Amino acid sequence: MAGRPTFYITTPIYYVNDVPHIGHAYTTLACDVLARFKRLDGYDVMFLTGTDEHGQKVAKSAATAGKTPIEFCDMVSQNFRDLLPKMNFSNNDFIRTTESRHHTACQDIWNKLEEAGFIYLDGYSGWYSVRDEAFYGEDELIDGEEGERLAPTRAPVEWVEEPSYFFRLSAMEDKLLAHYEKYPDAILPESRRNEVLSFVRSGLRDLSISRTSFDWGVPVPRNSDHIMYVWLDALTNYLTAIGYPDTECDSFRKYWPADIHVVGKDILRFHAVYWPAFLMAAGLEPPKRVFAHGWWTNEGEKISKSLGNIIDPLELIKSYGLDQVRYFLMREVPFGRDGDFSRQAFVHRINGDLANDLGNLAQRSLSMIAKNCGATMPQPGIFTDDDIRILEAAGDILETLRGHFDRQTIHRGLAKIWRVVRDANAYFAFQEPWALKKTDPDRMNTVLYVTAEVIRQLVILTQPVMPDSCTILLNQLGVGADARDFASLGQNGRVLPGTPLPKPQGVFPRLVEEEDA
Ligand code: ME8
Repeated sequence: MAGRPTFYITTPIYYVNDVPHIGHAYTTLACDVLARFKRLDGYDVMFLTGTDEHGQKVAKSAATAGKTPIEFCDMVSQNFRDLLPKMNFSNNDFIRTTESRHHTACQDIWNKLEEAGFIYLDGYSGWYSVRDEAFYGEDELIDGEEGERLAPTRAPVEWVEEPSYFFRLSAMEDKLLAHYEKYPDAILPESRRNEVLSFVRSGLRDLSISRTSFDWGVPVPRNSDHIMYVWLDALTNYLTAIGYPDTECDSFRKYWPADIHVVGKDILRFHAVYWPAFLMAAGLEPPKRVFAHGWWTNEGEKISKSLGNIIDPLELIKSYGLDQVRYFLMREVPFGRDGDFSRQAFVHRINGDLANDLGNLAQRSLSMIAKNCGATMPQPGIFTDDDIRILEAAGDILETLRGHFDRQTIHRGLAKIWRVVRDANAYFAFQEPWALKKTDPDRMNTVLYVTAEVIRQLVILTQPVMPDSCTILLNQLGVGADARDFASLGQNGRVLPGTPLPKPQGVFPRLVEEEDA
């Protein structure tokens, strides 16, 4: 029998020079939502996140903190791990680049590149940005306000002259272009793909892949004066976690090539150009997709430690609730575009979509069942056209949702679910079950049954985004723990007349607008 289809999804591994903020939480959240969706849809999922602990930036941060690099990494990496349960992230592994399994994988990939003739020793003299951990050509630099040279990201650059190994990136140009041509969805959204294409078409320079002026990294095999460039080291994590260099092991065979690396737009080039080039040169398949999402600002301002406007996800959760934060981040901004975080938009979105739309629908119908149907799921009579229409609308969502999630247009998937939430509210209001209570109690039972069944479907589909709230709602609907995956959406999973239901409780309280508070 063929095994379940597999799905391997990764976040970037985050630098341990920073405390985790909303930007990091956002990427991991998107991956969590996509991973949960695939699990509910029957896939064997591997969802990886972790921390990037080598390189000059981390070494400098450790020195500033008066700690050894590893002491510093242990401490900051822990902050990232602490965030996982608090955000309800369902990652299967957490990788740290300072682990020995990763050391082995890095050295192996180096050997493969060297054996294939893609590495040569030379000297690097040029610009380097420690903040970006990136080499820049003279032609890429811009002038700062005081005439200083800056990276295109506005990060400071320094002049570096040192012996260095190089990777023959220039030799990979045609192969990369052929790859993008053959797999038009290998880079999404499309605007990002175009950016990458024009970068590669403009000509690729060989890439410096070792450093000698500090030693916080993985030593180059057979020449430990050099440590591997932190990006070659970091990207390799995606292989390490599934068992590389053992390419015959079960997990590697199951999960490679990765289905998707989700990253921010800032690190697109590393993932969509350097990474597939390294892999193809080493004789490995490139990932099937790199999706680069946009950038969050805070009330219109770039988020940065120096501006002191970092949004702490834990503080947001404390103020608004975990699922509210998860829903807002996934629904408010089209996935792929830049977005601005504002408290007003947050309150507006949560009160509209959660408190008013889904929350109200569940609360009103379940309270009526509790009061008028002896707290058990009512027995429906014959369905009218209106009943069938709303049941079918709910039944049709999954196919559309799969299409959206397969292209990572998560916001559009949610918009689709919420159209049916609103239709269900309109159905409920139009049928007036409260009036039927006296005139036609059997019809009231049917309307309440249909509404409960539609809510069941909507809530099963919403689980990837709001797992805790959906669990509470499914408990309130009397849905068994083994009947909550997408395979249970059909007729067989329908809410069962006669099922005793617990006392309903509100799940999405209204938030108070700041000016009203
Ligand atoms: O680049 N808006 O790590 P990093 C949206 N270690 N996303 C944001 C964000 C914001 N304002 N700020 C950060 C690195 N992010 C490397 C990666 S992977 C092999 C190595 C998210 O700690 C976004 O995903 O600087 C971005 O790409 C990532 O954090 C950068 O994290």
